[in-house]
Amino acid sequence: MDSSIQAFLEKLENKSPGEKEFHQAVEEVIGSVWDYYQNNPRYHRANVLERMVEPERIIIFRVPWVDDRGEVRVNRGYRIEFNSALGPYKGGLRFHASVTLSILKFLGFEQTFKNSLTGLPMGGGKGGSDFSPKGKSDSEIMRFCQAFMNELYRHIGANTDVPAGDIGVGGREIGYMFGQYKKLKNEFTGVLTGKGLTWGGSLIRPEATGFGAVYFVRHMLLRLGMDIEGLKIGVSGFGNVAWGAISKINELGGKVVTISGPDGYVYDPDGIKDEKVDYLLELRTSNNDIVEPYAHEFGVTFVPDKRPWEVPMDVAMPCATENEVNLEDAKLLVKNGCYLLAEASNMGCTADAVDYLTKTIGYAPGKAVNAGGVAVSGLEMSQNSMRISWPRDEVDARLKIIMEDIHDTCVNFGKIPGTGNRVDYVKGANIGGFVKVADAMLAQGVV
Ligand code: 2IT
Repeated sequence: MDSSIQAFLEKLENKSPGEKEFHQAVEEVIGSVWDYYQNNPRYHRANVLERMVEPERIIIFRVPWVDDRGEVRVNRGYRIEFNSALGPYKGGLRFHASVTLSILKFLGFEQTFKNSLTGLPMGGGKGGSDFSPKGKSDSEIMRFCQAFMNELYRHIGANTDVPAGDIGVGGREIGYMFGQYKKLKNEFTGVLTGKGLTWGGSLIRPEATGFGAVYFVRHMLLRLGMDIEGLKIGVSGFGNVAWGAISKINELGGKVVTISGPDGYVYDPDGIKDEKVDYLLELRTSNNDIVEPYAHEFGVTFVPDKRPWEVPMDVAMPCATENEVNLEDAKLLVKNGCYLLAEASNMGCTADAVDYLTKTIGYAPGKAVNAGGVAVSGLEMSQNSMRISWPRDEVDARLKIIMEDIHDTCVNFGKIPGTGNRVDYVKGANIGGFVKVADAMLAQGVV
C-alpha cells in the first residue's frame, strides 16, 4: 500500500510515461480525495484508488479510409473503457488532430467521476481519433465515420458501452456512425446518444451541456446572493457547448461578450444574441474551425491568436478545450474584476490556475459544471429503453434537478472549514464522484 500521494503518482507516471494530461487529471483527483481515502480503511484496504486509475480496457485500432481524390488515408481509433462500476461505459468520441492516448485517458477518467455525479447509472468511457474534420467534405466525413465504426461496433452496445459526441463529433457524425452500426449488427438500439429526434434522440440533448453549465453557475451565484441577470459573461469556443450556454445566458438576462476559436477571439460589447447566436451554427457547419468570420459579419473586433481572458468580465465560462486558461490568464481575469469561473470545457484550467482561482474567487471544475451533457445522454438511454420520447419540458426539468443535485453534492463535500461560506468545488466534485464509484467497486468484489 502506498503511503504518500507522491509515491502513488510516481508509480502512475512510471506505468504510463509521458501521458501528461492523464497525470494532471489523476493528480487533481488524488489531491482532493487522499485524506478521505486514508480515513476510510475499507477503501484503501481494497486498493480502490489504484484500481480506479487503471482503465478496465483500452481498444486501439487502425482506421483506413479513402479521401475524395481516391487516396488511402490512415488514422488511429481509440475507445477507453475506463470504469463500469455504475453502469455501461458512457462518454463521448472526439475527432481532432490533437487526440492522443493521454488525452482520452484523462477524459475517460474524468468522465467516470462526472457520470457518478449525475446520479444516473453510467460508467465512464471515452474514445475518438486523431482524424481532423477540418476542411473535409461531407462524403469524406461519412466514409471516415463508417470506417471508424467498422471496428468499434464489436466493442460497444446499448448495455455495454454507449458513445456520444465530443469535439468534432456532432449530430451528423453520430448519424453516420449509427447507420453503420445498424447495418453491421442488424439492430436498432440505443448504442449511441446524441441521435436525431426522429430516430431515438432526446429533446434538449444538443443544448444540454451549455444549459446545464448555466444552471450550475446560477446555483453558484445564488449562494453569493446574485443571479445571471445583468452580468457580463465571457465565453470561449464557438461550438455546441458555447452555443447552448450563450442561448441560456441570453434567456436569463445575461450578456455574452466573447467567443473564440483556434484563430483568436471575438469581442462583441453589445452581446452575442438573436441572429448572432444562429450564426454560430452556420460557422460550425462550415468545417473551417475559425471564428474570425463572425467579426466581419457583425462589424465587431477580432483579436488574432489570443484568448478572451484579457477582456473584463464578471463570470468566465471556458467552453472550448483542456488547459485553455493558464495561471497568467487567471490572474488577469481576477485583476479585471472576474469573480467566478466555471469550466464548461473538460479540465479547462491548468493545475496552477485551478489552485489560484480556488483560493481567490469562485471556481468550479468541468466534471461538475458540464455534466448536463452526459446527464441528458443518460436520459436519452432511459427513453430508448422504454421506447418513448419525453417532451421538452420534462427533459429540461430533469436536467435542472440533476444540476442542482450536483451543485449540492459539491457544497456538501467541499465546504472549506473556518471560511464561512466558501466552497472548494474541486474537492466537493471529486469526493462526491468518488464515493459512489468506490462503494460500487467494493460491493462488486475484485473484478
Ligand atoms: O465530455 C462529455 O461529457 C461529453 N462529451 C458527453 C458524453 C456523453 O456521453 O454524452
